[in-house]
Amino acid sequence: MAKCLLGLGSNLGDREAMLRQATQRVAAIPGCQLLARSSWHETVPIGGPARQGDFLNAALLLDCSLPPLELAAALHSIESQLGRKREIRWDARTLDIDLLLYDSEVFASPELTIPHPRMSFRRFVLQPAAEIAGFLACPVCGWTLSQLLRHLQNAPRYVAVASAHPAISNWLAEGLCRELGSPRLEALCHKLGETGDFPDPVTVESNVSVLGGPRQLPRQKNQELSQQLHPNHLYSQHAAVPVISACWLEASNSAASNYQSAVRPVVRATSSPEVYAERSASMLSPALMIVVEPESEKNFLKKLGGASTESQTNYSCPLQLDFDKALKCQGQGPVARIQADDPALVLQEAVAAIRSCWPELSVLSPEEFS
Ligand code: PH2
Ligand code: MG
Ligand code: MG
Repeated sequence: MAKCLLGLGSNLGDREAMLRQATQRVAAIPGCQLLARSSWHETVPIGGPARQGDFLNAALLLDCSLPPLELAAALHSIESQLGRKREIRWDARTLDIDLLLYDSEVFASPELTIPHPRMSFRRFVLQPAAEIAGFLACPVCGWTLSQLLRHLQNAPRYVAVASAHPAISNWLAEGLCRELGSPRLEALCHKLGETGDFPDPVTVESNVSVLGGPRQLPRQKNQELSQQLHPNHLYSQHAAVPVISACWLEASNSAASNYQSAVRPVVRATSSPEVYAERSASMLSPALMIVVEPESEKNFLKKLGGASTESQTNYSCPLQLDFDKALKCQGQGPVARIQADDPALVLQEAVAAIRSCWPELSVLSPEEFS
């Protein structure tokens, strides 16, 4: 028997009737036993065509003796029976049933990826899921669902963008700042630099740098920067939009020189807002990491064209994290991996990932972003 976690969503028709029907039919799949059902969560739609209705989301916990692909096929057939049409991605739907976790299986095929690749940063998934199965861990990032949810609620709103090519991360960071009205972390560094002895960003010291070797950010400057990233501070300053960087700023005063020990235990997901605030006075770690992985970086850069690959603001990124190291750091928290080759689609996905972390961003009007 495998413990399986499902996410349900509906935003067309009689949503509650739909979720009740779906729950009954899932419980009736041969080999499945329903263990728990969350309450209904009313959520704003994230991604997809504009002007969709709000969702009703829920989660189910099952014991299941079917193998993953058979369970997924059974769920797919329930979606079809209950009127699900698949035309436009992320369009309004009568019913969506996602297999989020299947024990601690990690599996990817064209039909099914488990754990669900966007589970770890979607509030509309984590809220109902943590209600019934907060103790389950995501086998990819290693955090429990409760930890992930608390992380999104408490972590300073700092999103780091990474890719194997700095021009791609920089392009995406700029696009996100434009779309969301977000400040750029590198610009905050520059500002701090102007006010005192903060070194030029090119020479800013951090304990994480592609140039290698442990480095340090002056304690006082680090505190100033951290204060600017504190969620409460950001709320008043930037209407809660996250700060974006094209590098992973992991500034630490700890003497730890080993990369793993310096990065991994930075801010525990279980920490309260106060603990986050206090720890982030000496360490900064992203609430969400977005990783862009096109099939070919070279082709992707060509599509961006000459002009857009040259940053208009031209921040030299002092703390561009080594890409492979970044990917190994998934123990850190949620990572959105975007594997698309169309720049417009990558930007759309990244915006959706950020909005699903902080759904209240979606209900603010564009003027309120800036
Ligand atoms: N599902 C999506 C895309 N966006 N937004 C909300 N609030 N709830 C969902 O279930 C949902 C969504 C793709 O499956
Ligand atoms: Mg879904
Ligand atoms: Mg689905």
